[in-house]
Amino acid sequence: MEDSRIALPIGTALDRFIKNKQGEFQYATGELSQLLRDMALAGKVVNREINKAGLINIAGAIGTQNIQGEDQQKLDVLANIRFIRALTKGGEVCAIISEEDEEVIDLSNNKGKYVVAIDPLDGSSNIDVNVSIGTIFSVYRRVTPIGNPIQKEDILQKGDKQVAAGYLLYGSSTMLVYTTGHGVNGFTYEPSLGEYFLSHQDMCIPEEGNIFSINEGSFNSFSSGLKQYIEHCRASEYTARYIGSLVADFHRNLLKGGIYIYPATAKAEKGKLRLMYECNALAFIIEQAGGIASDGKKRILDIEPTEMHQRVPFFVGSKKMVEKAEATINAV
Ligand code: AMP
Ligand code: P6P
Repeated sequence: MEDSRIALPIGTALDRFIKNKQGEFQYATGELSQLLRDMALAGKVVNREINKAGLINIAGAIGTQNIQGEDQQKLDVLANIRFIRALTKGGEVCAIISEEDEEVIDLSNNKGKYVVAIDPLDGSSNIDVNVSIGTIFSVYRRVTPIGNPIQKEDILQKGDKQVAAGYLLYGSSTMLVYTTGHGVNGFTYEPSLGEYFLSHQDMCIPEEGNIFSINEGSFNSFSSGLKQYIEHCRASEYTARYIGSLVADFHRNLLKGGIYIYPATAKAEKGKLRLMYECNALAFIIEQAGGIASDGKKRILDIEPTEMHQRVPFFVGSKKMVEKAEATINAV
């Protein structure tokens, strides 16, 4: 009997995929490969802790707030520690921008070639209600000479300078999805083997879709143009899907087609999402998958950052849907 009928291939392991891709860059030293492995390892540890959240005392808030004034959940802080520790031990990173830390984290590793911007656990308020949550990260090459202390220009780089970007989705299964500028690939974690396996090769978002993801509870504070676009979605009988967890909404729309919008609202006059460690990474991924991402007017990856935690309005997803939203909003 043919082997594959009794033993289905399990797909390419992440480690082999990373190694194969490195081989396409003859001058590569292996530093980016190691950084990607460090992120994957931390993702396994965070995944384990999330899956225990209902059973041991690591769910819930810890009574402190982050720079954004948001209640920190225990797992927010745990995830932050895990990723910082993994990147510190990996030795490839000189600095980290984290949603959970007001100041840049200087790893005092001036030989490190890369800077990482990370939201260690996005959507963490959903942990207690068992809704999928995620980690979002961007990787930049430092611009000042290696061996010297990091400078501001190493930290505040435009999104189009990203070397890599990805997210981990802790959902019905845990996935790592990332790009290094040559397409988007998704890996599903197999806990029994402790390894991620290629499950979604060359991911592409449909150019058109019929899912719109926005918190319509803020409808009254939307601009008139945005109200018109939402009314267009309703009249077109699109499906409204918004689970309050950016990575989960983004991932579904990436697979099925759709648009995710977090606009300026009365409560968040520049929008809620952060440019450096949420929007830039997802914008890089969506462009690599054939979609687009803007602040309603300007390409996200072209926005010159002015501060680490700055917020921007975020429109991301299927090319034709985002274009239609931009045209509607900017017509009034
Ligand atoms: P490195 O010398 O390892 O820092 O790699 C130098 C450059 O080669 C990186 O910034 C990437 O553009 C590319 N590269 C190296 N390794 C990989 C990989 N595993 N996957 C994709 N691109 C890679
Ligand atoms: P709202 C979670 O806090 C988050 O950053 C995203 O994951 C999510 O899409 C959004 O905020 C939800 O915010 O204001 O609609 O509850």
